[in-house]
Amino acid sequence: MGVTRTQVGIIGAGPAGLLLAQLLDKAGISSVVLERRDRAYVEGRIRAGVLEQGTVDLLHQAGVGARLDREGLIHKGIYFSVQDRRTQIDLEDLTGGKHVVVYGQTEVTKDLIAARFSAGGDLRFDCEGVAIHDVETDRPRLTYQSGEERHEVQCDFIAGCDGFHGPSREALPASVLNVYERVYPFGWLGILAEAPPVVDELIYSRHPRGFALYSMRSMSVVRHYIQCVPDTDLEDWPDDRIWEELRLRLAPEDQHLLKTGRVFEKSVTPMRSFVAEPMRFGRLFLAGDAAHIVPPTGAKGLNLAAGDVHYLSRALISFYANNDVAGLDGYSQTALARVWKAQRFSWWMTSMLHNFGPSQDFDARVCEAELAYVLSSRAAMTSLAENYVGLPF
Ligand code: RFL
Ligand code: PHB
Repeated sequence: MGVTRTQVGIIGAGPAGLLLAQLLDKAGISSVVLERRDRAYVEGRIRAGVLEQGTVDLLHQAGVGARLDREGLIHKGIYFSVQDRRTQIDLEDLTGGKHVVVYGQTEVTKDLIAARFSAGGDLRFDCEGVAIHDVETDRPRLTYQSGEERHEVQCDFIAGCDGFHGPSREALPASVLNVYERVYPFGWLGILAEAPPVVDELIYSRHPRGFALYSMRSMSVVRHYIQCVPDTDLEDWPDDRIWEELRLRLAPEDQHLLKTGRVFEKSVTPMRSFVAEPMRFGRLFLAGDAAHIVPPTGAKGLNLAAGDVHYLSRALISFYANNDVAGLDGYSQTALARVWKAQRFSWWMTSMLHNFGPSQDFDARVCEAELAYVLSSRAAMTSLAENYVGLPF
């Protein structure tokens, strides 16, 4: 058995785990990151694209801001397309100068992995059967298998950054864990395609045929989504059908914005809202998707993971610097307060922009009224903009 001793054992090399390891390293705190998948898989997983300023600042603190500054696309506003009319929500004007940055999660992950390795960090891929032990003592441990060999990591604290399907959340006893969940009756069919974006900001479209989102990753790659049934079979959606459906869900005057190109990724994402409380048990701390999921309509998932990591890294740094446990004791409550606000916003955006089906006619009319109100009231638009650019940490 290979035994390693470290200060913080981190499960998962997604954005949460990698960013935490990197921020701790900058403060002289050691960590070991254990990841189930291989490096190519982790670096290739296509997901989020919109970064709040707070996330961008944190990536700078972590020393991975250079390529983001060069290649990230600053978006000063977003568009809503409703009933054949496109309205701009001017984020910068409404929030006193704040904006978001479009930069793929794949790129964030690649930058963080490269930074971990160049700092000599202990980041291990292909760890099978990671198991959590003794979190109610002050000597918690992680064990796992790598090929034929068994390993143990002894640490002071464990950070569960292992996403929605990881083992960390399950380590909380049922008597302690509270789960809040809403599953939506639709998903998103997303594509990545080799085509230049023709518009400079994202378009969120509410349409009787269902929601559509015009997004992008760079000046040569577009990212688009359409609302679909949750059990959509991709076989039923050849590329031509997707382009046509996207076109139909944009306002007629905007249909020329859709430039087709080779589709190189296609997937269906189910939509749910989910929160697990508390985010701490003994010396185990949950962060990111391990503790909460939002529907992607508000672009909040990755940004929430970054928020958790901000609080957790500060709490750990304060503990090691001053033996101060206040941050660790308050972590769950502090993180959850922000999580629930983003849950509210993501649920609200989702409810307002999607088609819930013919049996929901009353709700549909209320959503139309809500959108009409939002798009005609500076006060309502300001609230939307303030949440979209991200509430402060
Ligand atoms: P991740 O990224 O899921 O990483 C968890 C890591 O843990 C590993 N793991 C394990 N490792 C060891 N042992 C085990 N037993 C393990 N089990 C799992 C996994 O392999 C993985 O590497 O969670 P993290 O770090 O909390 O990050 C969360 C974000 O990835 C997620 O919230 C966002 O992608 C959500 N999201 C978006 N967020 C935004 O902020 N803006 C967006 O525009 C946005 N768009 C999206 C999204 C998510 C989407 N999908 C596919 C869910 C668009 C989509 C379509
Ligand atoms: C994306 O580009 O993947 C994206 C953008 C905005 C969202 C969700 C996803 O709200």
